[in-house]
Amino acid sequence: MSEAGRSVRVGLATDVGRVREHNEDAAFARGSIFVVADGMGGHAAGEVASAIAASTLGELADRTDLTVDDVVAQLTEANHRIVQSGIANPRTWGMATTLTGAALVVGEDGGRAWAIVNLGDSRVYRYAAGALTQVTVDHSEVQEMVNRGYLTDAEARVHPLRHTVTRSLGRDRVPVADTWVLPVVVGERFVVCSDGLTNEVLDAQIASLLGEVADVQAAAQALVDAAVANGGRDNVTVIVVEATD
Ligand SMILES: [Mn+2]
Repeated sequence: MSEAGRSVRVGLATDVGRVREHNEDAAFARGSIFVVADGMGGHAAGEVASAIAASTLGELADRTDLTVDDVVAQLTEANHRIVQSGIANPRTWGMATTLTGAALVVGEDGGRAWAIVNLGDSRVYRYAAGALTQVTVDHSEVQEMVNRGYLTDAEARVHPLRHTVTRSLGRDRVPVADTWVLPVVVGERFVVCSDGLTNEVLDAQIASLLGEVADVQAAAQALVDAAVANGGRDNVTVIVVEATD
């Protein structure tokens, strides 16, 4: 993809995994918007919530004048639509979704920037100079216990509350997203993923796969394949996006 003043390479892969019957993850990866949503709710309602979230954010894809505030406002709009959909269709009442990702925005200095947003326990990682760092902080019961010093990261990975999300779209009147604004650096990659990746693949393996696979689509697929190979106990969705100029 190449457009005036911005170019990225992007790869997207998803898999239902080995256990689940439905893929309740959704993603949008084009233009200015690169997001993953992981739906929650019985009777396939989760896939309704995640689809609404991804497509609502995707409405911003052709905008080249976005600010981080525009992205946050669109999260609020997605929340509203999920709640209204649940009211209109009682079968899906109570559905919710995580939403995380990266958006190309105009930074404070007028130059291009990445806005990273997060609600829930999907994640954004930054891969730069061979090092992988987690940008987002999970909104989960176990992360709160880690933050307070009650659990180590290793203990959190196997704790029974590890799937309990404390912030999401669809359950709060005004969800409060975390945001980070980072400079666009050519060659840096961001990995946007559902927890179906991070519950199956350790950060060290994510980093080594990113180091081995140069093509972004092949890298996204390799990460999904690793999650399925390691157990595939959840739906898994991965975006790999890299600024090229
Ligand atoms: Mn999941």
